[in-house]
Amino acid sequence: MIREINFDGLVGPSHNYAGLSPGNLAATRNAGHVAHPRAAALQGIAKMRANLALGLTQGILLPHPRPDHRWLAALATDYAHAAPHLRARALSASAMWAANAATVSPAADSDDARCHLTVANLVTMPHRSHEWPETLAQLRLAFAHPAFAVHGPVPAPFGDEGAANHMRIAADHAAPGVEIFVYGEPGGPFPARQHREASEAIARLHRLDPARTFFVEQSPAAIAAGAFHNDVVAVANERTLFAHEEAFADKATFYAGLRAAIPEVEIVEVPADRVSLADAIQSYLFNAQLVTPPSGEQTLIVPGEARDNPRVWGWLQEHVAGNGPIRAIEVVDVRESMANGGGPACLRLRVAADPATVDPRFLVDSAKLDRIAAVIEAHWPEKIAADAIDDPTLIARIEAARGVLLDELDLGELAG
Ligand code: SUG
Repeated sequence: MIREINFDGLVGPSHNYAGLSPGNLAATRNAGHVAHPRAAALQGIAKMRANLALGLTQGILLPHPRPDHRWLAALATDYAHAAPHLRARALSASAMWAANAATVSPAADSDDARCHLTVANLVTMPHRSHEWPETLAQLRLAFAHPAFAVHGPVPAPFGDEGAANHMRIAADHAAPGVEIFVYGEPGGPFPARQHREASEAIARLHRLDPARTFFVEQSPAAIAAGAFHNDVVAVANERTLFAHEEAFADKATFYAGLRAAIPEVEIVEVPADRVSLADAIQSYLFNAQLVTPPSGEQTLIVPGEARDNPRVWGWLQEHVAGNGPIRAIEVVDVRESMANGGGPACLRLRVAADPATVDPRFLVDSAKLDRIAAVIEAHWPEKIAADAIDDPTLIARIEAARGVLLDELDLGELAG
């Protein structure tokens, strides 16, 4: 049976704050702070447990080998000799943000009735540009069943950041849907990471119906305010589109087209005079998981930062008390990831598919999460200070930790 599976990126043992993403205000602000990889990874596990408790199907993607020696070798250097900026970019644990792993079109939307996944090239940020080969290896293992078609990256220079700039509206996860690709135009103070050409290429690769595919420009004001991905200002689930009033460059045309294509769509817009763009970005209100548990009560899973912001929390309470489509709010603590600009929605990749067609090594239940948590407790560094990334003992520990996890999950073939 087709259902939505959330694949969370496990937070890797090299999680640190190097301030590598201009335009991502949290990451820039926290550059040089002490990171806590063990706590970060356990926060991710607790979020997955909360998803399981809601009755959702949960999967995982694995941390990448870090430092990325292959990338450094391609740059004709190695970790010991690389310039500091390359060293930090080789060590980043940024693959944890699985929403940037790939763009996914469920089988119901494709004219060959397969679920298509295109790995994101992430070319805009150097520290993320070398994620795709490992991500692709994992996707090819997890989705080896003929129900899936896994594609390599769109070629540079067309920037693609995956599902973070992609939404889908459908009567339910198994029904044919309307797919929405959100792109940015260059010219603002920060890079526009998703290019329209990349989104158009993905729509063709995924064999989507052009009449049910939208290419929508993100508002330049949102990017300038720190919404470096669309999923910082909008999220969709089944019939519901939940968005900030200032998320899109031309919302009137977009909303009219969407209503014509799928009349059952419910657009929940948060007005800027209740929650400013700055509040939305600081609290990550929209970087929430909007999910439909088996109870049918559409639930918004928000980070603790959304509860701490009185204007955001006030709006949410009012919505839930009223007649809106979001019926319940769950709060999760992912503050270590949040400090690098990654909320609950960044940490997961949604795939609507039959779980029986997914390699079971990439699916988790509570017992498997216990085993993963035990590996994290024993092997993930407790903390990483900015200057510690030069320490060979720390690097050896980071590399060994991933090895133990792969063995535990019987995924030794990813050891490379
Ligand atoms: O690409 N942060 C990530 C956060 C990604 C969030 N994902 C979504 N919105 N879907 C990024 O900016 C910071 C790493 C550092 O600076 O060390 C970082 O890569």
